[in-house]
Amino acid sequence: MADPNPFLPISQPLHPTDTSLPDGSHRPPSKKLLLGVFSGLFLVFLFLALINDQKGSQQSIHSQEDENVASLASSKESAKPEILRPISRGVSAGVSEKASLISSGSESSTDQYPWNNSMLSWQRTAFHFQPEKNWMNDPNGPLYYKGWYHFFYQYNPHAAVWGDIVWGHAVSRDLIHWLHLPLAMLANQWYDQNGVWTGSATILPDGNVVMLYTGSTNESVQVQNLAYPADPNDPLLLEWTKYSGNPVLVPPPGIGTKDFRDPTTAWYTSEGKWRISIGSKVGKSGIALIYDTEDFINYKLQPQALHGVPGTGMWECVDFYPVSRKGEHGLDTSDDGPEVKHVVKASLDDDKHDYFALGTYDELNNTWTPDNPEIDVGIGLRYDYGIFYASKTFYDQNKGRRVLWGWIGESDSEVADVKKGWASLQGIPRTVSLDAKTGSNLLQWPVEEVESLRLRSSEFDKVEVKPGSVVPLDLDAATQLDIVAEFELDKKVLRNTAESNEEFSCRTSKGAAHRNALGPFGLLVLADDSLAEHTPVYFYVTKGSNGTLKTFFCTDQSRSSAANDVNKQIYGNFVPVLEGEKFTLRILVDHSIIESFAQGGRTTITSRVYPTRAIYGSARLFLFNNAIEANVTASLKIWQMNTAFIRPYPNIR
Ligand code: DQQ
Repeated sequence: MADPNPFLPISQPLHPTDTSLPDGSHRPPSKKLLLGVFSGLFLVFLFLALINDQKGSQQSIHSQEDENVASLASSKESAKPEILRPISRGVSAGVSEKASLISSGSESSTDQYPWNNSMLSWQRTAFHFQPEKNWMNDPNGPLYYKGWYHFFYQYNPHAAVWGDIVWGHAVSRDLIHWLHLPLAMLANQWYDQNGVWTGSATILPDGNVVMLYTGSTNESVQVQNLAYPADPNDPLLLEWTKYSGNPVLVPPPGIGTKDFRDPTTAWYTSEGKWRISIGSKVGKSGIALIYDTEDFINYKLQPQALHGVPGTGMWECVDFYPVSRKGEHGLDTSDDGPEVKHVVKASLDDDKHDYFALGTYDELNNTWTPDNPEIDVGIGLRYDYGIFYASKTFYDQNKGRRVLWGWIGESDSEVADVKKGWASLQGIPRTVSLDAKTGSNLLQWPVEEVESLRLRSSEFDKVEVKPGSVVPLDLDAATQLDIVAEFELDKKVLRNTAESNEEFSCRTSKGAAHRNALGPFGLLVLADDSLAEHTPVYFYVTKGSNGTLKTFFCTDQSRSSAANDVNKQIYGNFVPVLEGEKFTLRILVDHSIIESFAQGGRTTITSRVYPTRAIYGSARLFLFNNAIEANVTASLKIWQMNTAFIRPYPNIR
């Protein structure tokens, strides 16, 4: 049951036990003073909040309608923002695009927060991949070629909304610093006139690259096309040649002309053929069709789909790849054998989430069987419980790992996107491997290269966070961070807590204000001094009737912003915490994106938040423990993160 008194006492701001500032100095004295004053004020505030929180805590998510009504009334008085709104054509074109998940629904001008330029500029990230301007969506054809990582992406060169889709292109030596290249493929043929849509690269044994992509034809039929590098000796792969006989595949009988898209990377069969999958649906069942080919020009539809799940709707951006049972190293897409499991991933057009399942692939019979049909593709596990879609992996032969890219859309209004002139990010690429300990999860972890951006660090060792308290962490800045944290719950309370039948779900809970004896506890990210704005990333532990603990990992956006034209959902899911494990957390904060990884990446949550006050120098980080009974001990190491170099490649065209 939710306790009405979240966040009771606040302690003095906590200084790091070890700061590795080069000059040995800690922080400017003015800031300490500020935090001292702040703590005093905050006690008063919290006392008031206690009284108020009878309403306040319960307000966190379910009463957002009320909050919206209040701020809606006040925004009517403020100047109405100018509405500049190119019409997005995604839905009518039959593809997903920016999901307008704003809980208040309408984007009418009266709902709009008066965003100013300084707030909007702050939202642009420092170390995530974004084009210089305009709209971006799915990752396409990632590969490593002649010393460069290539990244292609769905891009609208004309506006910050979906439309006129072509392939953007960038290269990197390390997946972090990027050089923008000219557009790789334009919508200049009848078979892709309505868009050069998502596709994948296959590297052939001789090192040559083939690219298969979906074209939306002049009549908006989805077909598959072949392209290849015009000059395979060019490490930058600047020019692409579209095969003169395109399209190489058209929708087969029984498949809708707008339900046939996003070819996978090909894998090699024991019969000496290449095999690809293409997402589709039959009725309300999502399916992954299979084709065999010897030359990437002629294809044979296989009588049996790779897999399909009733009720899951159109499968976009299917991905299919092996993971090793024996270690964290990645496998090439064609690798197979007894020490391998296979992942099927589908992006569900109906709910805009990426679901995967682990299973066994029988290449000879072309069947894939999920390990657990109850958590089959689309009805079980997700890569990420926040905003993360249309993802794609590739085998990085440079480092022997499988790398996952995911499109992170905006969750503010389209009007705000247009005002700032850009929309969408790519998540920090993640290595993906089987969780050998559970055997039933994937582990996703930011690629190691992101650690090259780490600057000075602050360490906080064994900080005791009392039930119902908030502890400010004294940092120089809090908008570009890499946070590694572990938490331990008071063992005695754990033992003595009564068992309960609590059914918990992050999504339907009252967020970080939803208390029990053991939680929630975690961090308040992108918070302002007064905590008017904050985004809790946290664990919530329940003790079941048989004494077993169940842990949930959540992100609560309900108080992330004073604006009401942004998404304020509570995200999250169950995370396995095994015997002897602490509660561990990694968070990458980069302005408007928070990427969180629990238990080494067993459960991940990405959120986009748009604070109005907790920005620039006013952003802070806090520990919190909103449990009613248990003390929590937290140890953290926090790095300030550098800005990545992401700029046009000099002197090209
Ligand atoms: N985006 C592409 C499609 C794909 C969708 C169009 C997924 O190929 O199905 O931009 O976001």
